[in-house]
Amino acid sequence: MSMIQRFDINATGRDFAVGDIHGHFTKLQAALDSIQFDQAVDRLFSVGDLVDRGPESDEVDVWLAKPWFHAVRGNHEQMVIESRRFDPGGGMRDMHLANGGAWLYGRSSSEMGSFADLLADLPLVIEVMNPAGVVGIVHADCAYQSWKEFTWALENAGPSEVDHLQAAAQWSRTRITSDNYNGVSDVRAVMVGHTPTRQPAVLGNVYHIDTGAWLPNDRGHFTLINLVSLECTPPINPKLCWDLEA
Ligand SMILES: [Mn+2]
Repeated sequence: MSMIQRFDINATGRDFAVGDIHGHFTKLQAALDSIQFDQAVDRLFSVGDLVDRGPESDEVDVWLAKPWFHAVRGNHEQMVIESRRFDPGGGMRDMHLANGGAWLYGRSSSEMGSFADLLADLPLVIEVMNPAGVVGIVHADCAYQSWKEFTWALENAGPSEVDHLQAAAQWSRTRITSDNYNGVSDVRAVMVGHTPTRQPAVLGNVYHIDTGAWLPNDRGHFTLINLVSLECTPPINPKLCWDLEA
């Protein structure tokens, strides 16, 4: 398990990020088709939460095998990883079941272990280089004001500080619920998901792109953001505020 995975400039195609997928890969493919995503040269970076809630969580292995698809570890991946830590009191399993994890628990223990191993290999953070600068990708938030300090600490700080950073990276909603527009320094932009909004919420240079494609009754949709132009598909409507979902 590595903390940070770094990608060089994509010299031949486009790079996009997408918000939480939660087992809706068919719907994701339709969104990719709508932008003529070219699997031969384009790359797609997921902010994590690939599994749970939706109907196709068990296709996560097929998607992670695609050479153009990359993801960080969200809190739902973390719940799958921790599901095999058997806790007689229920613990993580009960929480996971209450949060859309039922698809996992009807399986054999070896299948469950394979999914856990696969997701444990995902990095906590991705950095994508492009001609305009580095874009950082993390599921929920960067707990430091500086991206450089954040990534340095993930690779060098002591275990308790790393635990704190990981918990915030996978679970925190503090930035968006406190309307913190300060942004993160030493990085061009940061892509996060985890907190669904009606349209992308841009807080300083932190892009909240989980527009709830996984929500019931087709309430939400996938947003794809181009990592060079930082333009969203569908585009942000400047006349509407972003509003937290649910
Ligand atoms: Mn999440």
